[in-house]
Amino acid sequence: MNPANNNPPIVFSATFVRSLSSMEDLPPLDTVGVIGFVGRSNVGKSSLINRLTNRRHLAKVGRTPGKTTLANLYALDRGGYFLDLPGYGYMKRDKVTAGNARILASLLIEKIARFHRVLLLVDVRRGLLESDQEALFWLMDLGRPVTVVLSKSDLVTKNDLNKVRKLWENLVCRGGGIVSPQPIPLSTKTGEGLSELTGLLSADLYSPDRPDATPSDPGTKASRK
Ligand SMILES: Nc1nc2c(ncn2[C@@H]2O[C@H](COP(=O)(O)OP(=O)(O)O)[C@@H](O)[C@H]2O)c(=O)[nH]1
Ligand SMILES: [Mg+2]
Repeated sequence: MNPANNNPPIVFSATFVRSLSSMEDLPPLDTVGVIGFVGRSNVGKSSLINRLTNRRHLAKVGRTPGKTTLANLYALDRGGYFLDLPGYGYMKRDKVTAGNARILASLLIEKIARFHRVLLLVDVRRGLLESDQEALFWLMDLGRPVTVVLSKSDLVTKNDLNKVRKLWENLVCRGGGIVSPQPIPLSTKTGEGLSELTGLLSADLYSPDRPDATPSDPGTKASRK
């Protein structure tokens, strides 16, 4: 909430669990909850996961074309998970692979009972891309809370950032209660938005006020090797 405070107060210590290419790859999960990260490849999902966990190389940054169809699961030390979902907007010619990646992401979001929030990252330099708008509508249909994150805010002027923010605000207000009314500008370079995101995700995962909050059950923890 406080833009002057660019250091997240809480760090989500995490370890990589595994990559998933199908639902069968999903290990048993603890009962705390899952936060999903969605967005075109190269939008900054891995960089955000690394910043939130204060690890430089937990998630691979940069182009990994062969891997963008996999989901990557990270276990948080306090319980719960980050799930980096397959990117979209890539491989326009390979519709089958892109379709399969979308199906996997949809299944994971639908079938994981405690899927607490999806962060939809959009590159603020691109304005309102059709594929990003379409992703928002897709996520709204899946019925989980969605927050739009305007990534790479360090690469635009404040003026341009505000224009894009308005465009997205107008769009998300159509989402009813399940889309956060205010998109969050983010820069993994300057730290803008990290405190706000950390607060939001901590409340999602660890707030005792959550209606479905229960203590985690160590007996069902995924392997954290
Ligand atoms: N300037 C700037 N570059 C960023 C930011 N976040 C990520 N990047 C760069 O964007 C590229 C893609 O980032 P990555 O995290 O791998 O995106 P992913 O494909 O969505 O996981 C890398 O070169 C990052 O260094 C940001 O906030 N600002
Ligand atoms: Mg990535």
